[in-house]
Amino acid sequence: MDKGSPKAIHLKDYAAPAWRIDTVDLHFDLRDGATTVTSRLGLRRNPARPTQGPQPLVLDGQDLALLSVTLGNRTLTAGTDYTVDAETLTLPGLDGTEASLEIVTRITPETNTALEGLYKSSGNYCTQCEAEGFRKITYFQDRPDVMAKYTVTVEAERARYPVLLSNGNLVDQGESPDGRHWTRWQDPWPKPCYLFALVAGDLRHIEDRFRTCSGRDVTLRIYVEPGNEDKCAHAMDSLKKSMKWDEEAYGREYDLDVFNIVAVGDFNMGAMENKSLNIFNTKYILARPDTATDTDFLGIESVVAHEYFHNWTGNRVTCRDWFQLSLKEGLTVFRDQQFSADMNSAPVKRIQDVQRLRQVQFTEDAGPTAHPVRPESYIEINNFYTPTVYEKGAEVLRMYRTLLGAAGYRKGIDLYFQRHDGQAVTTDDFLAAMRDANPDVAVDWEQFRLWYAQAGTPVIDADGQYDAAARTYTLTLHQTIPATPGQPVKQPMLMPVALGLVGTDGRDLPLRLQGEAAAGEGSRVLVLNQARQSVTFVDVPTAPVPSLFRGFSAPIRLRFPYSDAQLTFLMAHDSDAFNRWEAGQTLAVKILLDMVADRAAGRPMTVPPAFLEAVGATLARAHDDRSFASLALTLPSETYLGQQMDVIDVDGIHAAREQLRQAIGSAHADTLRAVYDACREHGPFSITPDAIGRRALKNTALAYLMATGGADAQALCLQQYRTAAGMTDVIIALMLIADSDMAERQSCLDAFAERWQGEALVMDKWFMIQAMAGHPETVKRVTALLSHPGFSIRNPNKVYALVGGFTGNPVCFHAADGSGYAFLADRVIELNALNPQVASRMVKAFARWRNYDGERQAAAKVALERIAHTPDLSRDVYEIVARSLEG
Ligand code: B3K
Ligand code: ZN
Repeated sequence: MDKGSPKAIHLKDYAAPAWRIDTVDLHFDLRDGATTVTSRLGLRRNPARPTQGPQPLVLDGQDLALLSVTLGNRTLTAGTDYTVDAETLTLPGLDGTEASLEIVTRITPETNTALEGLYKSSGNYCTQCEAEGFRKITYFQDRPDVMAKYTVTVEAERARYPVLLSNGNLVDQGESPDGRHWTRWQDPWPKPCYLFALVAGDLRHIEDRFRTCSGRDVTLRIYVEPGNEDKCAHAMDSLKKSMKWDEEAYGREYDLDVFNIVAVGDFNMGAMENKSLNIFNTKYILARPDTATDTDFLGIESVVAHEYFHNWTGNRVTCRDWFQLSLKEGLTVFRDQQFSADMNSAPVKRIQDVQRLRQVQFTEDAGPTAHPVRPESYIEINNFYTPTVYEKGAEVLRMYRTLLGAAGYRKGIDLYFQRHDGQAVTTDDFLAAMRDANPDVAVDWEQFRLWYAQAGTPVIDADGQYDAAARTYTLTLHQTIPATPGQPVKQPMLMPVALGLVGTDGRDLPLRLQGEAAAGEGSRVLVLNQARQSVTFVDVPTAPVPSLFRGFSAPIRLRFPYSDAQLTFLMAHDSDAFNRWEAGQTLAVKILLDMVADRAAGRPMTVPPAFLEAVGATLARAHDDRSFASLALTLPSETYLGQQMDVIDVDGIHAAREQLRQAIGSAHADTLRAVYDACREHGPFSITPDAIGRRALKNTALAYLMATGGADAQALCLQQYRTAAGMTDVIIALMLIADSDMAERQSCLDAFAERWQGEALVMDKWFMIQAMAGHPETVKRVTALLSHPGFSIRNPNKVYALVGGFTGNPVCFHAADGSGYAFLADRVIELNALNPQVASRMVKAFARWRNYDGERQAAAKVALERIAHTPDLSRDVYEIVARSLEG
């Protein structure tokens, strides 16, 4: 692999371009088998990089057939006037201060299976340019700090492509000979080329309007394939809510007269924020109660918001280079999290966000692909659209807000937009705006900057000492940041520690630090900025139970020597909802790890009665907040439990978790059944937070009842599967049935496929359920499903459902015989040739292979090496595999 290995790009090598591109005039002649792209570039010397004499102009281009190059009026000659290789078109010395260059290229979107650049999905043309797909459309300086104004003409056959869209406003349209037609679009806002978009196809749309805060009317449209118009209402509603929320919470108004969304079935990610022409994976647009689950509805709300919010955080202010990706992604994820918290339940949203962070980001941060929020180097930038850049990046934003307070944070945001509107900037520029807008806040911003630079999840070891005689409580925090690839030694980080001390009556004690004149609120934010730090609270009447990192105020792993009794106490009394949930999780982790250890030592696994009592108490309060209760009743995931072990005991974790679930189901069978019945819906189906909470709690109860394997539970589950009105209840019941050995298992799965074969997104659920089933035959079944008529290896959603679902199956994927790993290697090798981005996403499932036992490690290594030796390995897959095998 070493010879000719792809080269890494380094942040330290950044240099501004010698030439800027001010205007881009594109003409697309879309034809089967050969699309011609004519690009006219208005070039100007970059005043920010003064240079003398002629300067080379190097344009990026990939998989393009070059037809002609014209400078001004002069047709250039290959070899003398310019050179072309597999990745660039170079004009060796371009003179003067301005130039006009026309380039004609030919491309074949029909054969583009990588779904990057211009490609076809269900017969329609669409684009995906971020990060570097524009170079697959035409030669260009494909980098985000080149911002230009675009005019785009799209021409195609009218009958097959009645809808022709691009960014900005429609300024002209007309007929062409031979049944063809064209439209012309102009985007008044300068943008980087990764935000360019084009769509041509036979699409239908729904339309609505939004009046902005300054009274401008915006036409909103969602385009879908014919027949899906009745599944767009929720997405449209989410869009209007996002537009309003951004005006109110961030003072951001929309800046064009149209906002279009197009949903396509073949898309590598969730969605893309192209200026005024968002392109979405159908998964994040299409929803009807009978086809989509509550999770789908909430996902749509947050992704529609996320892409809309990018209009300011990403588009109006963009990234200088791709190392700055978290500048837009961390910030925009944080904004969509805030939005969803406001639209639904804030504590529930926070818990779900932290669950996700732990599930995916903590795993990444502890493995071979760990990297800082602002990476220093990459081989393939598409590999860096990671949980670290997105989710940990969002946590960094949350910490700014916790440190500065809501008002200080908003001042910083306002200054950021005021300074940088229309620019391509860095995370340092963002930090400077936050700092400069809050001169009175005493935070060492240089130290805070380490959150962008240091990888690895900090571990905080905390302890508390109560001195009854002195009535003081001393809290000691000690931070360590684990070594990560390329970063053996770390500096202490600066982080907000939101905390409270809970008194014996269950209330927060007023907090007064030594040296302070008076006691303050019961919850406050302290700043941890040293490796070891102690604080002493005075006037503490009795030994308190500390509630630390409330609301998960920093993305860390906390270790505090809580007793089981203290955790049960916090579960019941902590005023911070997040920490009430957290206490339950911590207790469950303790108990489960003890059970795993017992099993490993050949002892029987036992469930402490006190834990079952604590679960009973949670059940008794369940109707106070059903969504919260459903989360509080859910045991930590097998992945999270695995993170707590040096060598992950796959079977032990699974056995312990199943036994505990069964014990809960048996101990509380009657209460669970009563909760189930009380949550049943009355009246029409709705997706209000209350209705979602009812279904979540009801299905949590059903899952525990099913864990007992009892006939009553199975009958109830079957009844729910057969009679439920909405997809949430249907799919949970089917999942539980698929996970059981019920006689009806296969007939239910068959009936579901029969019923939903025409709905691709519903069939994805069917594939996923079978891939995730804890069934001895799963790997065989998944292999067989690759040949199912509804499956296609070329469709990312299908791959994520079946292959991705299988890699999330804790026992079957990690089967000791290596069958799961071999299956994944085969798929990665197949995908490598078709769609490197999807292949690379899948191969990340090997990331923690060194944390399993010797037998599994050996099998994973064989699989990884087999991938490494694949001819024509893409940069995407190469980078992940090479890192995984290193060190
Ligand atoms: N910005 C896009 C992601 C592009 C991924 C390119 N491989 C979607 C988003 O984060 O909003
Ligand atoms: Zn984004």
